[in-house]
Amino acid sequence: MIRQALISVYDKTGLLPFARSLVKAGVKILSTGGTLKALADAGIAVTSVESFTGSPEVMGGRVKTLHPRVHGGILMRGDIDQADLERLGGAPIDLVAVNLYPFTQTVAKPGVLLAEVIEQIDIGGPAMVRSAAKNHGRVAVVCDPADYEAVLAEIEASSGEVSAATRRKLAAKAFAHTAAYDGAVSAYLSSLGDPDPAEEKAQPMREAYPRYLTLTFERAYGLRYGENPHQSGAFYRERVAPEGSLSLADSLGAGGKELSFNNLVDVDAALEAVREHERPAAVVVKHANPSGVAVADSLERAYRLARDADALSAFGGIVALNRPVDKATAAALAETFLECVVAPSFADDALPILRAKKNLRLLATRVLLPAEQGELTWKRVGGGLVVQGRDATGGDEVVKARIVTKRAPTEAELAALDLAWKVCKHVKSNAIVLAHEGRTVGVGAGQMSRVESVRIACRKAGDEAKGAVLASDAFFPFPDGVELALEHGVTAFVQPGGSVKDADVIAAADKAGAAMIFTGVRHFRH
Ligand code: 93A
Repeated sequence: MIRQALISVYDKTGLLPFARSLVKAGVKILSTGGTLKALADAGIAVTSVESFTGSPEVMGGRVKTLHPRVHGGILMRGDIDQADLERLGGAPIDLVAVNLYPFTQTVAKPGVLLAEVIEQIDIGGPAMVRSAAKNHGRVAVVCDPADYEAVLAEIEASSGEVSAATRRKLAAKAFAHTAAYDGAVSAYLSSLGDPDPAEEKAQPMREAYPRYLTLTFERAYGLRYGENPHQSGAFYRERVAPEGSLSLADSLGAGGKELSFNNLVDVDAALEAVREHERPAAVVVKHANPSGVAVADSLERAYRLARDADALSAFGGIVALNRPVDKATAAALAETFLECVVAPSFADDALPILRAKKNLRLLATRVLLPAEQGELTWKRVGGGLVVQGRDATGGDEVVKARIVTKRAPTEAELAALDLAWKVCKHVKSNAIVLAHEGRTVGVGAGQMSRVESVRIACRKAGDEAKGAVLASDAFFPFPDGVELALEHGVTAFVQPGGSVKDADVIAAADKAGAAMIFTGVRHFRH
């Protein structure tokens, strides 16, 4: 005979008609927080589990129904347990309707945190389901809203009874349900691998990776071609883009012919690089590497400096600017053959100047976001994706860096080191960037040995290496790179540090009276 039911459901499908009919059949209902509220809001008579147990829901809901009055009420067999139940101050529970926290759905959410997943491991729910299923000799357990109707029909037809056969079937279903649930939890925890105590800092990032990564893209537009003319290409937009993120799919094609695969990759690289700077800044990119970067008091000046940092490479380049393009900047841009210009917007008197350049593509982002964004980045590799957080570590790495040489950098050197370091992050490894007075003077990119990148950067800088500063995206494994730069007249260095040969590297700088700072942060870019 069903006199008292405990209903605690995450999935509230069918809850109201079920509960309403139970009440009509004379059944008293006990409920937990959310379920209680849903029932009370619908005007259905319900008692809180809290008042039934005399114990409040605690620990953010972790302990709601884990109480001897609840489990005693469910597990009591009949007369032999009556005295015990009375001692507990409880009353029999004859029907348990529980469905569990949505563990598998939570795990499948992109970017879900481990902490969030852990909270979705239902403990109290399965405990009640298992208590009721064990005691199916007396109790009916319903963990699937699809069974509400049949159970009600029995109760209504037999003035309050659920048959023994139905109770057994429901119990079998209930144990299958909790077993599958625990299986999903176990599979998820196994998929995480060992926690790495040595990498406490990286841990939150690692935890952010769900078991299944569900990303959906939709075709935004076709591309002129892929990386090469014999490859076709298209641009797909992320259907659920991270909040507040900039999408090249929405960028205004303000002029010029169709974009190619490389154009978009380079536009993206240029934008990422220009986002680093607060002052008016310009970045010229070729083949995903900055050939010149500069900051100045005006956008026009910044662009001229960036372009002239490597005028040869700027030819056919992609330019990103962090301010709206005015007429003067447009005139400077029009002096050279460029592939694309990307900027927040273009002034009305700037557009005609740029549109006169037949093949120049213009992209207006409308917004330029700060460098720091919590997005994932990924690359396709054989049979899957490698996924990582952005290389976003804050814009103050040089400010916070540790001085390791006898001489500290001067203020002018520090400003140049800051620029060089922020550019270095956007150069393919091994990356070496020489900078002087608000602009880069030499970039060594994509070499397999660091000293070779130094050689290229110094050669590109020529005489301008004298008095310049140098940034290296990773530590110097040997003093040779530093010595080479010193020979060309470099006066200050920024690098992560951390090589076994750090002492030799620092000694080389000290010997020449140069300054060196360690950021403790590496910026490989592949
Ligand atoms: O956090 S729990 O593991 N601890 C409990 O004591 C407990 N009691 C019921 N989860 C618990 N539940 C679950 O709460 C049920 O399995 C159900 O999924 C959910 C219903 O919560 P509410 O009624 O507040 O919406």
